[in-house]
Amino acid sequence: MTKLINPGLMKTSRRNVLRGSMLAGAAAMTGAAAMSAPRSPKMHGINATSSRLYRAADPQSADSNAKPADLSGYTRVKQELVAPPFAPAHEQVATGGPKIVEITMETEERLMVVDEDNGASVWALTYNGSVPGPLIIVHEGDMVELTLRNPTSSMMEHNIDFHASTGALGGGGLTHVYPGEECVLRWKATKPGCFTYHCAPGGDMIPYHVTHGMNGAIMVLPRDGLKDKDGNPLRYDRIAYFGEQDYYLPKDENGDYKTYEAAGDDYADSLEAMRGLIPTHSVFNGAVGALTGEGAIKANVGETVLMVHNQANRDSRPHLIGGHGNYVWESSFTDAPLQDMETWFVRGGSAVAAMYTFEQPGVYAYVNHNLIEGVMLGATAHVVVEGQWDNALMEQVVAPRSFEA
Ligand SMILES: [Cu+2]
Repeated sequence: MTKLINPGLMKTSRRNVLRGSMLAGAAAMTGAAAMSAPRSPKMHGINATSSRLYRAADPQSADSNAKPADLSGYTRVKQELVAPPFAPAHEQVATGGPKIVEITMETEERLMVVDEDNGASVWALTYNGSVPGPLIIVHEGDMVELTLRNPTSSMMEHNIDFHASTGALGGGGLTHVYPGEECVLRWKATKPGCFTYHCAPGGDMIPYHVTHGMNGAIMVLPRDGLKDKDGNPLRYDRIAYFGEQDYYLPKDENGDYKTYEAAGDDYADSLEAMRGLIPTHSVFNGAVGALTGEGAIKANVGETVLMVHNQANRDSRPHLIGGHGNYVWESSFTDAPLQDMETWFVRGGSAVAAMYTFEQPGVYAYVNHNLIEGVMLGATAHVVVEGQWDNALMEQVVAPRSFEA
């Protein structure tokens, strides 16, 4: 079977091309034109602009004269990545010297239901099959050594841009993998904080892949762990990892969500929907209700949860209804955390961490407090907390009852 970047267009085999991301750009342009002839002049215009982006994103190779990295003093460890909203096993305070943290991610293009109620679905482009991709956790000074694999069953090339890394477009220039290829990228985590990573194959394929789920977060902890503004240690009992995903799902003339046979088939329709900049959905962890009901996050009164929120494409305003952000790192872990926040800010293309210790049992809603997005577009998760109610903090003194005017 021939694998295509876009249906009827171009084989993804590297044999057929010289430069990977130019192919993506060319495919993007040809794809849009081929699949939607009446729109082709506009698409050419768009791609003329974005071609500058993919030219800048041409695959690079490391300078052969560069000195080999000195890896003495590093210990190798493997990190087993897990699906969101969970976090991989890790130390909050690093023990021993710096490490080379080996991780493996496989790209997976899979059909996912976005909203069971109205049949909205997407051929999601993912790292390890989930939206968002898995949370990676290392310490400042560690090396991340990623093996990125693109299975032969894929339709598209993929790569990865780590905002936490330095050089080569965040690694994007060194990691273009075609179906059947793998690569290994090693980079040093020099900036402590939470950071987005995302696919960026070139041209319009960049927002196409990112808005199809191909993004996630890495947390680079200070070696001695998180601290408050006075330098006192801050520790958490668990992590809740929220990936907020804006989707732009094409609809037919009746207003019903369109369905497609294979990944990439929605390319021209999606680009048109994306151009309006109004998402049809903004959801946590891939689908409406993914983190409510059965999928709700569990905690106990007295437990401290670190909420890591990734949004690779769009601003967001997380709010924990019924609780607070006791400590919020909107920027870097080198900055003192903001304290006692009601709502905090995620700049599109970044990840933030917020810490809260639960004081009352019950259901807390973690929402994007643009409430149109939180309620109508899907950006709501639940944290179900068990424990003893504290009347000193809140009490229903009189239950709702009728009264005499
Ligand atoms: Cu991709």
